[in-house]
Amino acid sequence: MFEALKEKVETNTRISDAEALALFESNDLLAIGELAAVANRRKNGDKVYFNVNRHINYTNLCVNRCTFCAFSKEDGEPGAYTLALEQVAAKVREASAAGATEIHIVGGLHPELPFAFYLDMLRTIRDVDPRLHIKAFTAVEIDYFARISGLPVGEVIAELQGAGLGSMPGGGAEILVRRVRERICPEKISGERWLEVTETAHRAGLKSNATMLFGHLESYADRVEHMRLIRELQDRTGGFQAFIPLAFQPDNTRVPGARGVGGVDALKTLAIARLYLDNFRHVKAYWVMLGLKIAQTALCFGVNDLDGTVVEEKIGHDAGADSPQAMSREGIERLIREAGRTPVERDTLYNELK
Ligand code: V47
Ligand code: SF4
Repeated sequence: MFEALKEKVETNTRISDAEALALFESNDLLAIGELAAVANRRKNGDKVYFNVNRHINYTNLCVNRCTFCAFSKEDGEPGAYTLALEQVAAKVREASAAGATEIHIVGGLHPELPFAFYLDMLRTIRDVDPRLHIKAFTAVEIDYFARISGLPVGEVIAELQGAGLGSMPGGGAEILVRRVRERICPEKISGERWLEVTETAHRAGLKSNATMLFGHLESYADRVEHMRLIRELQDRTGGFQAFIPLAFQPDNTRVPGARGVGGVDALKTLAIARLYLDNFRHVKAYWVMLGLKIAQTALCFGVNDLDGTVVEEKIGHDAGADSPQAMSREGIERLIREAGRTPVERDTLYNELK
């Protein structure tokens, strides 16, 4: 198998679903990693990208109750919160002073806030520092805004863009396969709808990312099907920047029988994503969920992006992630240099800054 795949990687030939599945079933992690490293080097040389950003989670109230989510709360539950716009502004001022280039915003599906709140939040951020790129709202949130406002998704996106939205993060994809979604997030929009909203956003000129939540109750075949749907959409729009496998964190969640993700599975999954998603330039190791050591090691397995400084993280840490809350620019650069690679600070759209 590896000889045939080597030839495919060298001749830039797409690998099949069956080949991706066979890679997941293989235990030859080093052979998979070596192929992925070759595929990555061809696209990105020895550069590894990161950015200086700040996450803001405006609320953890959510009308959905995804079983893998330890972040969301019901109204009145201890720990439930919603930030006032002034609190959002204060965090943005801190980020701006710390040299951030991006504000990353996601939240739960709040039961009461009107669509106008989200537009005001974007304008508030833009008023604090118009140079900051605002990467905000997953396809799940955008679909929710369409429902609460009664507007078509295209108009919701146009209004958000008018208020300062620059791009979208890749959350909410989970595993796009119906039988998995029915078990882990039955109230969430369908996989088809996630793809449709994302396609609409790409056609409106927004770039976005694609995530894959792995290590709960999905099979390898489900992972391949998920990546196939993402690869097909990327063929149609070219609007995805990075693919981000998110390692499932099990604490305080309600996924039956769930354990954490081991290092071998994490590295294998990142490497196979690099090999299968030939139409993606960037594969991101999100250190919050992987831990710093696996994220760094992933640089030898086809990964070329370590995400950002983050500053304040709730979604993974509420579910037991043992990574730090934040990374300094120097800390990320050190991880990359220790792996023998060249750190490159980027902005959200992958323009190189330094
Ligand atoms: O969609 C929720 C995931 C996502 C857990 O686009 C969990 O640059 C692990 O999408 N264990 C939101 N993951 C985060 C996200 C993201 C993060 C960083 C960068 C980008 C980007 C996007 O977090 C959700 C869900 O898939 N999630 N609970 C958990 N227990
Ligand atoms: Fe709500 Fe998102 Fe958590 Fe699901 S993953 S419960 S949609 S905050």
